[in-house]
Amino acid sequence: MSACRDLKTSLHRLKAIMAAKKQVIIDTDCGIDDAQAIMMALAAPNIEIVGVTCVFGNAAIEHVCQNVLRVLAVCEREGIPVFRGSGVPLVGARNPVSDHFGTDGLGDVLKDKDPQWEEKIQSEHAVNALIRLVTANRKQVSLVALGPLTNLALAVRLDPSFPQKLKDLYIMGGNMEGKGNVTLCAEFNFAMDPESAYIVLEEFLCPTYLATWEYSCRNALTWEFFEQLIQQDAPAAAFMKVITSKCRAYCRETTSNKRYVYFGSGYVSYDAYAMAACIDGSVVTESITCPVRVELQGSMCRGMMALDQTNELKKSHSVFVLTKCDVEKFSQLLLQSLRQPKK
Ligand SMILES: [Ca+2]
Repeated sequence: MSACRDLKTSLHRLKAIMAAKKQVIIDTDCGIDDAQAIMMALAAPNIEIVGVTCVFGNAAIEHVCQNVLRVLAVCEREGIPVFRGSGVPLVGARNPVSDHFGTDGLGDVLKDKDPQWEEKIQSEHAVNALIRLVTANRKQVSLVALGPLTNLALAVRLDPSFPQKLKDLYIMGGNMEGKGNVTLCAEFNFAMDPESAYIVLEEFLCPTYLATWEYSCRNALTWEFFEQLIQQDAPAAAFMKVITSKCRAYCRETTSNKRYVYFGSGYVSYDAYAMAACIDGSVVTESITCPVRVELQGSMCRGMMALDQTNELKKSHSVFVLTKCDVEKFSQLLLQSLRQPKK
């Protein structure tokens, strides 16, 4: 009887712990900074990742799926379901981008391909999975979007009530000062699929937090911190060291790229800023609350996000555009994220 009672007590405690956890779905185009952000969520004791949905972006969708599986394997968390989503934007073809993340999104340094990877991806499409998981857990799920917003736009087209069933939405994307990183005025994730970014910012009326390109760059860390981060004695740190081995020199030394020109040097893990805001709201110390809209026209501004601080657009819904970050807290989340798997 006593053993039975102990078991019941343990189960009760386990249920209480699970109930206290924040349920999160990560929508990702898994490049290097996505890998960092996913590991941050995996390491956070208050987060339960209920699924990872993949979208094209930093790499083709096939690479993105494999990259997510790799990250989960490094952290020994393969039980988390991974779903394949959109491989192209709503309008037009995918514009293949090969930047410092390489063509495979993780720096083009990993050779050991898993021939069985497709069997490890769920058969359900990512958009259907988003709708199913969020409907089953109404107002419980935080969605963290780290790539082009195509899956989210499709979800609201299939189920118009999808946004109101979310607890909240965290996006890495857009810009607040008209400074672009792939075009003159547009940030990468929004530039890859401006129509989807437009739809999401017009139709997702849940609490929405935006970690823009400028927010990430203005809260950059030092390269000395980055060295400390990847020199930690754990498989996740070793993995990050390997996937950044080719691009480190580029990121540190290139003084002609737009980030350097606008903001100077420093280590910026873009997607991790959105994830950190979801994990611990106190990481964000200042934000602007206002309506926003994505520009769809023009040869220079297509994909740019405009902030409407004077209510010109007469929109009823405002979002939180993050402006200042508690860099010390953020640094601690990063350090913790690479101390995995937990022993
Ligand atoms: Ca990303």
